[in-house]
Amino acid sequence: MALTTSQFVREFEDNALALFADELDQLSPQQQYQALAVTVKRYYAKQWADTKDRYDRTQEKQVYYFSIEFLPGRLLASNLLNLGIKDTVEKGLRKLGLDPAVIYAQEADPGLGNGGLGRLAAAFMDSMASVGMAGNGNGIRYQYGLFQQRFVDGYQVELPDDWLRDPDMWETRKENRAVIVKYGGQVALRPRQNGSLQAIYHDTDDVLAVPYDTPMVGYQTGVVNTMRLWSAETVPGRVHDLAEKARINAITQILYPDDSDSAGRELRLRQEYFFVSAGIQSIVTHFKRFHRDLSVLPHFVAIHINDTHPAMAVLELMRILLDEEEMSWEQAWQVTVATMSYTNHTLMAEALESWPQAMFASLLPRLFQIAQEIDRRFRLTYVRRYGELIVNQAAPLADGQLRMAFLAVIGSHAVNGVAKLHSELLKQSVLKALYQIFPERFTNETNGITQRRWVQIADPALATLIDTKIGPGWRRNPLALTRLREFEDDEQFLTDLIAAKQQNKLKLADLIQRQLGLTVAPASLFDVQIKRLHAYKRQLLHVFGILEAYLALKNGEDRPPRVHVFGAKAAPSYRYAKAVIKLINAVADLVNHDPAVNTKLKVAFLPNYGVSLGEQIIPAADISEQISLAGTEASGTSNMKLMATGAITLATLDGANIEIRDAAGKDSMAVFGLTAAQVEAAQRDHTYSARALYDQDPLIHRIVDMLTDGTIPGVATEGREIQDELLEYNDNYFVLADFRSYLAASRRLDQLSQTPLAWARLALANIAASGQFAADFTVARYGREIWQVLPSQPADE
Ligand code: BZD
Repeated sequence: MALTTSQFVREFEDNALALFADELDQLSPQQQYQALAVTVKRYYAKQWADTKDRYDRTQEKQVYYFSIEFLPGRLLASNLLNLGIKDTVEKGLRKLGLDPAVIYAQEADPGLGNGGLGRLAAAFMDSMASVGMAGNGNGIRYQYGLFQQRFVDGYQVELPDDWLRDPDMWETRKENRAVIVKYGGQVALRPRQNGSLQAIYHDTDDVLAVPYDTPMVGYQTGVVNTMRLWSAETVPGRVHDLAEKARINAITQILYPDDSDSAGRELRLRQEYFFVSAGIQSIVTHFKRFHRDLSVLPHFVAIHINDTHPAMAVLELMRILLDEEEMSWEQAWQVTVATMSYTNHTLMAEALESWPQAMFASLLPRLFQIAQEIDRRFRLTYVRRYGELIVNQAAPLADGQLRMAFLAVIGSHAVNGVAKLHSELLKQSVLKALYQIFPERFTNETNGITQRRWVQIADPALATLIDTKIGPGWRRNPLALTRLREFEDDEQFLTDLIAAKQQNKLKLADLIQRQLGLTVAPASLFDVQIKRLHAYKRQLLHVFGILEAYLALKNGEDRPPRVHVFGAKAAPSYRYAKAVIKLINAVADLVNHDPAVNTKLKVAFLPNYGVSLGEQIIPAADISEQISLAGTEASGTSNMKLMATGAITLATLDGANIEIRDAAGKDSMAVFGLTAAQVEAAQRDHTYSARALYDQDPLIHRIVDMLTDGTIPGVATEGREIQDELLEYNDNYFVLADFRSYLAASRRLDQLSQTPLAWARLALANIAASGQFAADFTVARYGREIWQVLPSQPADE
C-alpha cells in the first residue's frame, strides 16, 4: 500500500476529530489508540470485503478452523506490519509527538485461550491469510478472557479479565448473520414420504448466537480472512425470566481456565455446542447460497476440529444433513467424514473429554441419538474384522460415557498429532485401537509459529541485523534464514548478534525492575521458562536447579551469573501447580535477598504471562527451558519462538524439541534426561524409585529436605505437598530421576557462556534453523495433506 507519512497523519487527525471532537493532543492514549485503529481499519476494509467477495465468486475451498480458544495477541502492530505500513505509521506518530509503543500498549490482549492450543489456532489464522489460503476461524467471544494473574505474598490471585471494557476496535458485530442454537427439549421422529425420518423438536431452550468478525490480515498478500467468534444473547421477542437470561448470558461469559484438563461440566458442554452449532449452521447457510446439492460440500468446505472441544461438529453436521437436508444416513456420513479432520494436542488422561451419556442426552437429545447410531453402525461394521475387544476399546459409547476423541477420529478422514513423537505415541496409546482400524487416517503435522510476531515485531534489533546479512527475503520466506549459516564464522556478525541480544536484555531488565522492583544484571545469562504451570512441564526441576546453584554459591563456588525468568499461570483449581508457584516466589525471595548469592543468581517470576508478556521476554532469552518429562509435552511452541530469537534450548527429547534438534544440529541444544521409551519402560516395569534416589544421592536429599526444613521461608504447607508428591507418590514426572542429567546439561551451558563467540555461533545455528517452524509451512502442509486447499501465495518450502 503506497501510503505516505503526511497522508497518514492527515487521516489519523481527521479520524481523531471525527471520533472524539478534539485534537489529538487533547486525547488520552486509549482514545489515540482508538483513532489509530479506526484509521488502520479503513486501510484494510476494502481488502476484507474484496476477499470475501472473491471467495464467493471463485468458490475456492474454504477451511473452517473450529477452536474453543484463540489467542491472537494485540493486533495493531501486527496489522500494520502485514499491511506493509508499519514504518510509515510509526514515523507519522513520532512526527505527531506520539510514542508508538505507548499507543500499542493501550490495546487489550484478548486472552481467549489458555495456552499453546489457543495460540496455535491464532497463528494458523495469521498464516492462512499470509499464504493466501481461505481460512476462517470459528470460536467463542468470551466476555471475560483467561484470568489476570497477580501474586499476593507469593500466592497466585486470579482477577477477572474484563478485556471488553474498552471497545474491541477490530471486531464487527454481524447481527444479520445471527442463528438460533437449540438445547434440551424432546425429539420425536416421524417417517417421511421418502422413508427417511423427520425429527421434530419440542420445548427446546433457544439461544441467539451473534457473530463478531475479526479481520485476519495477511502479510502483504491483500488477503484478509475472518475469525468469527460467537456471542450468546436472548432471542428477540421472546420473554425470559431473569434466571433464563442469566443462563443464556453465562454461555459466552467466561473461558474455562483449565489447560490440558477436561472440565466435564454442563456449562462447558453448552459452550461447545454453542459455537459448533452456530458455526455449522452458518457454513451450511452460506454454502446453500451457491449450491443446491450438499453432497458436494467436501469439495468446497473443510472443517477442522482443534482438539476434541468441537468434536460434536461431526454430530451437528450429521443432524443438519439428515434432519434439514433430508439426506440418507449413508450419504450424510460420507459427506461428514470427507469434510472433517481432527488434531489431538495431548495424551494426558485428564484432558480426554468424555461426557456422561445422561448429561449429553438431556442437553442435546437429537445429537445423542445420532451418536448412538454412529456407535451402533461402527460396532456392526468392524466387529467381525477386529473382534469385540478392539471395537469396544474404540467405540464412541462405552461405560456410560461419550468419548469425544474416538468420535472425532471415527467422524474424520484425517487425524494428526502435533510433533513426530506425539503422533507416534498417539498411535501406540490413546488411539491405538482406532489406529488399527483406520491406519490410513493418521498423520503428523508439526506445529509452527509466526515469525512475524515473534521476530519482526517483538525483536526488531535482531530483525534488522538479519536484513543486513541476507536481505529482507526471510520476512516473507523464513526458510531463507538458513542462509545465515554462512556467517557462523563472521566474528563481527556474531558480536553484533550478542549486542542485539544485550539490547533486548536491557529492556527486559527494565521491565523486571518496574514490575518486581528487582535489579538484574543484563550481563547475566537469562534463563527462561514460560508456559502454563503443570506438573508434567516440570517447573519444579528448574527450581531444583536454582536451589543447587544457591547451595554451590553459598559454598563459595563460582558460577557465571544467571537470571531465571518464569512466566506461568496455574489453573485456579490445580493445587499442586499453585504450590509450585508459591515455591518459585519463595525461592525468589530467598536468593534475591541473600547478598552471598544475589550477584550471581536472581529469580524473576513475572506475573500474568500471556502473548504480550511473551513478546517482551522471548527476545531477551539466552536459555530456553523445555524440560517436560519425555513423552508428555505434545509439541511445545515456546521452544520454537525462543530458538527463533537465538536462545539455546535446554531440553529433554520431548515433543518438537526433537525436530528442533534435528533442524539446528545436535550440538546446538543441551539435551538431557530419560527418553520417552525409557520412561515408558520404567513405568511399565515399576523400576523407578524416587525414594531410593533420595536416600542415595546426598544433593537430592539436601534439596528435597529444603522444601520442609525452613531454609525456604513461607512454604511449610506447599513444601510438604511437593515433597509428598516426590517421595510418597513416587515422583510421577521423574523430577529426581532427571535431576543429575539436567544439572550436567545446565553446567555445560555455563561452560559455553565462558566463550561468548561460541555461544553466539550456537544461537545463530538456532536462528538459522528456525524458519522451518514457520506456521506458514505448517498450514501449507495441512492444506496439501488434509484439507485439500492450496495456498495462493506459495510459501516456498
Ligand atoms: O497444545 C498444547 C500442548 O500441551 C502443547 O504441547 C502444544 O504445543 C500445544 C499446541 O499444539 N495443549 C494445550 O494447550 N491444551 C490446552 O490448552 C487445553 C485447554 C483446555 C482443555 C484441554 C486442553
